[in-house]
Amino acid sequence: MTSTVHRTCPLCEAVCGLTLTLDDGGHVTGVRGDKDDPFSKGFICPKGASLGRLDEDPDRLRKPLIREGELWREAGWDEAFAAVKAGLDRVADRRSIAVYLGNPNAHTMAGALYAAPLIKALGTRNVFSASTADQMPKHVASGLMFGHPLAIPVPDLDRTDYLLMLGANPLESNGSLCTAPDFPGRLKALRGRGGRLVVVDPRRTRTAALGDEHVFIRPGTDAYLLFGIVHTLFAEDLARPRHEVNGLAEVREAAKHFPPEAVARRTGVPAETITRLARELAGAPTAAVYARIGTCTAEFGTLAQWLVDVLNVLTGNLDRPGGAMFPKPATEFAGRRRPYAVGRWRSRVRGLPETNGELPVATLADEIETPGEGQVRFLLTVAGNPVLSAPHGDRLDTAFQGLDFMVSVDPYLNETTRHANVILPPPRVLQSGHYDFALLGFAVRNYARYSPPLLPLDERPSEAQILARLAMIASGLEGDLDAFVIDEMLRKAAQTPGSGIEGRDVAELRDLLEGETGSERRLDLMLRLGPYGEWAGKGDLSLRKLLDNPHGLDLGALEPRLGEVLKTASGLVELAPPQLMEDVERLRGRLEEEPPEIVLIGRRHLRSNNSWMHNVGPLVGGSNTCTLQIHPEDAARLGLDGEAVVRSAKGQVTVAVEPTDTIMPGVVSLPHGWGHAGSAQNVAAEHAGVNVNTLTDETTIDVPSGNAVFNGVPVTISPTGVIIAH
Ligand SMILES: Nc1nc2c(c(=O)[nH]1)N[C@H]1C(S)=C(S)[C@@H](COP(=O)(O)OP(=O)(O)OC[C@H]3O[C@@H](n4cnc5c(=O)[nH]c(N)nc54)[C@H](O)[C@@H]3O)O[C@H]1N2
Ligand SMILES: Nc1nc2c(c(=O)[nH]1)N[C@H]1C(S)=C(S)[C@@H](COP(=O)(O)OP(=O)(O)OC[C@H]3O[C@@H](n4cnc5c(=O)[nH]c(N)nc54)[C@H](O)[C@@H]3O)O[C@H]1N2
Ligand code: SF4
Ligand SMILES: [Mo]
Repeated sequence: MTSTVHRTCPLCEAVCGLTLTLDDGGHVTGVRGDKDDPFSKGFICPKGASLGRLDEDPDRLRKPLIREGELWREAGWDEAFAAVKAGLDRVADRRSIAVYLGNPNAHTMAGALYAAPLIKALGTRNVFSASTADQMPKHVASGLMFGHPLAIPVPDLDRTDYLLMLGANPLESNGSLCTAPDFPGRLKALRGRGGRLVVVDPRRTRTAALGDEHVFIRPGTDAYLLFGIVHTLFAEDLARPRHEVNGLAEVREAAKHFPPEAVARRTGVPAETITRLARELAGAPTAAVYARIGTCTAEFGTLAQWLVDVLNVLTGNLDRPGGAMFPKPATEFAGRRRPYAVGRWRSRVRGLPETNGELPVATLADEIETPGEGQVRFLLTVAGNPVLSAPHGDRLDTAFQGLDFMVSVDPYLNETTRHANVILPPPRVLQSGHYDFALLGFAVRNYARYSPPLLPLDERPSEAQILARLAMIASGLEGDLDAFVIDEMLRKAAQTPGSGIEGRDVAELRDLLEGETGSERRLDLMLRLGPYGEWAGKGDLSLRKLLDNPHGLDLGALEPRLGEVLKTASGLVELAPPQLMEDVERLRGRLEEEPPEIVLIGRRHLRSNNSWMHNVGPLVGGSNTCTLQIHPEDAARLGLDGEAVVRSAKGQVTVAVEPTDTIMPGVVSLPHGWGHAGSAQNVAAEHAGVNVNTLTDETTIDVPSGNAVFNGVPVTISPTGVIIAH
């Protein structure tokens, strides 16, 4: 007997609906795209198709592990939690605790619902996450321009006439900060309806090949290119904002310093191309500018992200169909908020400003290694592998060895968790409920889908229960965390004018909530209080309704809603926030800079996902390998054949060379997430590769956001065996 079940793929930001077949033993015997999902319509990629293999990977941990010296032993859950409590009890000063939250927290209900109360319970400001190795520049730019770090406009992919895409490669990544299942199909449709796609990337990627035009750019220089376009819009009187904005004159003044000719030298993009792109953007019936990881993890990441939306504003495309629009997610809660600010506190050692309640992961090693009051001695990682993913990860590898105590919530014993004293593994994916709290806020159509757990939990706690129990241990409180959170949310909403439940009785409302678990009841509450909700919104959405619609619900095309989204003190879009104008001076100061001879950038492969899917046989091998892409002319000039040694200010790796004319001369590329030599994951160890973050530099950051810089890292390259004297 087999059964057919449906659930959302939790592996990337595309949120595809999957149809799984399971046998009696709960083993996955087949995975297809869910044709009845109104958003993904049957799309699936090789990772989604391997979900069963990943879920039943024999190297996944099934029981907690406790480390004794070099040896690991399996432990029961009570014993493991007792060990964590003993470790925490030895912490004299809560300031010496740090937390690192990795990327899958954006894909689990546990991460969305329990990370915040856990951090609160730990009582520390040493909060680090993959966000400062990823998208923090976008949050800071949005916070300063629109007043909320999550007010992130997405390109209206299905309706736009013109898409300028920088530093993104959705044919491999399937999209990011732009949730769009079948991104490739949507781009083809854009071209099919006569639209134009222009891709700016130091590599001619598969996305670039699909586009109408590919523009090579020197890594790290997107802010210059975008300013050159802004300059042209003003110089040719093409700027036509459709909204009243603050700071238009300041942006016009600032842009004077970035004429296309000056910018061309710095970016490698010809001046004629820059002026033409400006005219095309201004002239298109509708257009959107979209820029992702290649532009975020760069030295001027926040300025680039800001300029993306400056362009969307100046071309009249912000908040209109076909332009850059704000999604309306079903769990958005229209509560009050404090005005957005960065730098409410600073990191102890380098004095780097807090952003969104976090400190830059680029300074985690400093906080662990530097003695003094508040030195980090206790670390909790949840779903993260910073040894492979953070800048200069090798330094963290060493720093973690010096901690007093470390706890990791993770299904694998890997490069990071091997330093833990206790590893707490979440259950199988199919034992977990799934709702995309974070990603549906960036969706190109409004949509909601809930997938209940497909298999019962047996004796293991859910990840939600793991995090909740850690929070209770850390707070010393007893009771039901979910009940506490629900009551608090209800109380706040009942006190908020216009919340839909203003003045109503908390206990009575609490009894109306449905759900098998605390997580489900919290989801139910958020849906009911959300914009389509049966309590506060204009609809009848609730958990029940999502359970009755297992393929998901289409909530319509994006609609203009700038007024609702804006949370600035002025009530207007702030086009020239002072913090960013200050950073423009830094940008100006570097305009004439000569580029290093060779710089390193990253890349992603469709069959990979950061550091943790290299243990699934069908996904590794073929072209998904860790090679150094280099232009054939550079390879010949440097006498490279076979393997090469790549050196940076921070370290060196020896890696196989892959000459290809798809990459610009003067640029080389290595994917991240590799470096599994000696791993306890058997397949990954056979396809080890090298850790690109041996080479990246934690001392260079994007100043306004503290974000790590992975693109544009200066390196030197030599044939294997040749030693360069420094
Ligand atoms: N050089 C370079 N470095 C980069 C990047 C780059 O482009 N270049 N990209 C950066 C980006 S965008 C990101 S997001 C970061 C990612 O950085 P991290 O989040 O630190 O790294 P991941 O490889 O995603 O690690 C995910 C971890 O979560 C575990 N995991 C998987 N599923 C679950 C789950 O359901 N629950 C729990 N508890 N654990 C789970 C995995 O075993 C793994 O240990 O890397 C960054 N690093
Ligand atoms: N298959 C797969 N999918 C993934 C992931 C994965 O590891 N594998 N990771 C997920 C995560 S965590 C994220 S954040 C997203 C990221 O999603 P994307 O942003 O689409 O990421 P990439 O595919 O790395 O594309 C970044 C592109 O930027 C280019 N680039 C590098 N430097 C520069 C530069 O200075 N300027 C410009 N203009 N371009 C530059 C690179 O050549 C690359 O083609 O993908 C997610 N999806
Ligand atoms: S594109 Fe992303 S969400 Fe869709 S099947 Fe692949 S990994 Fe899963
Ligand atoms: Mo990411």
